[in-house]
Amino acid sequence: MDFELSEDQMAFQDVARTFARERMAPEAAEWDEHAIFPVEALRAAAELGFGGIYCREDHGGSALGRLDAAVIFEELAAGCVSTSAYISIHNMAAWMIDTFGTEEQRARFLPKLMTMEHFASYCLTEPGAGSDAASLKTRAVRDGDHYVLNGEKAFISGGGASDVYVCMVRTGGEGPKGISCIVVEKGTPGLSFGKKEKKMGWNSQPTAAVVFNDCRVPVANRLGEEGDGFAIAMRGLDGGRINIAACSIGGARFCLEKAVEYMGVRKQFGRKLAEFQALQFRLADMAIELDAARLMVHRGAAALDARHPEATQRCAMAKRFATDAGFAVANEALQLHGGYGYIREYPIERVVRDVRVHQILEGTNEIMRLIVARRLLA
Ligand code: FAD
Ligand code: 2MC
Repeated sequence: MDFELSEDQMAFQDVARTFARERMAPEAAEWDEHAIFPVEALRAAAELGFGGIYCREDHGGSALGRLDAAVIFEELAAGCVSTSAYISIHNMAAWMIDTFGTEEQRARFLPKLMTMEHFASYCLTEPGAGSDAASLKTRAVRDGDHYVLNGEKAFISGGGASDVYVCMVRTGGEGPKGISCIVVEKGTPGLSFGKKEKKMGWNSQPTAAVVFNDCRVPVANRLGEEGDGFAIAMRGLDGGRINIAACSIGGARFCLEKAVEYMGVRKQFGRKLAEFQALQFRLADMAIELDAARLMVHRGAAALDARHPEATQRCAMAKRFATDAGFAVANEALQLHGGYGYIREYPIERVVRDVRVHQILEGTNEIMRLIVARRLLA
């Protein structure tokens, strides 16, 4: 067991940290305020290899592992949580095509996804099927060489902006075994989008419904066999949950650093805040929580890399712990800034708003407990 990063990992950690500091942090407030999807910055991130971090190299992926990705996402999120989280979703969708696609599908979709000339979305949730994802109702009915899709996906990150939609749809009977995974391209007749949702955070990426109205998609766009879709979706999410957890840690670490700086200059009662032991202990607890979270996230990521049989459990545990810890630490940093923490001029409140949703999406933290509890009781 080695708790230190390798030289290679430290090298791309440094690349991600520099990119986050120079290309993301200075603009993050603007992207949030005006809900800007930062296409140029995303493509610049892809130039560094972050468009397909754990996709194979033959179509332009970086062929790194999940632990490597967790290190990268923590650094990126210290610059902008919301944008990094979108990069994570794009990576998850691209990895599904890389892993479950045929050679023809990989060659068709991956090159443009790796450079982020094309953006990808992951479509599982529906208005009536959130936590109970296997109850989804969007239908795909076979008609010759095509499927005809009807139904609606809710809350899709990148909805309307993305070019490639990796969609879980029903081709068979009820339950998980009736679900298939189909890639739908923007511009396909019958594909449309709902309004851009107004959100508490995650404002640098659009969220919208994805609607299928007699949408004809070639059978050649199906990943895997009919009925494989739910397992493919869950495999994608195992890794997505680790990335999102790493994004929570990155955002919270940024807030902790800001709180340390602030307490070194802000004076009350004739002393710097950093001199009050009660507040020093709170900083210590924040650092301890984040360290514990990082260890769990790295263990979950390493389990995915090793295809460990407990990988899903470890990812669920890490996602529950790190996204709760990330929110608590960011919120505590806000408290330590007093009234200034609540003001937009300071970056803390944005991070609090951004990391809050990580307790809800990619499986709520209640669902993470359900996954862990089922295993305990099995
Ligand atoms: P529900 O499932 O209705 O849950 C409501 C509450 O009940 C929650 O607290 C939940 O934890 C709890 N609950 C439900 N079942 C149980 C149970 N069995 N035991 C205990 N508690 C339970 N989805 C996508 O597919 N792709 C995306 O790109 C995407 N992006 C998103 C972006 C944003 C900003 C948001 C807010 C959501 C996004 N989602 C996306 C959807 C997200 O994954 C769902 O919101 C989430 O899975 C929860 O589903 P729900 O909202 O329907 O809540
Ligand atoms: N890897 C591989 N296969 C898996 C798997 C995993 N991680 N998890 C489940 N499966 C398989 C499982 O083995 C079973 O197959 P089999 O019968 O052959 O053994 C099949 O899938 C059904 O599994 P369950 O019986 O556990 O299915 P259930 O309906 O009880 O639901 C649950 C499982 C609750 C874990 C799942 O519905 C879930 O994860 N819900 C949360 C939904 C979610 O995370 N949404 C996120 C949307 S994306 C998002 O928010 C973004 C921002 C992108």
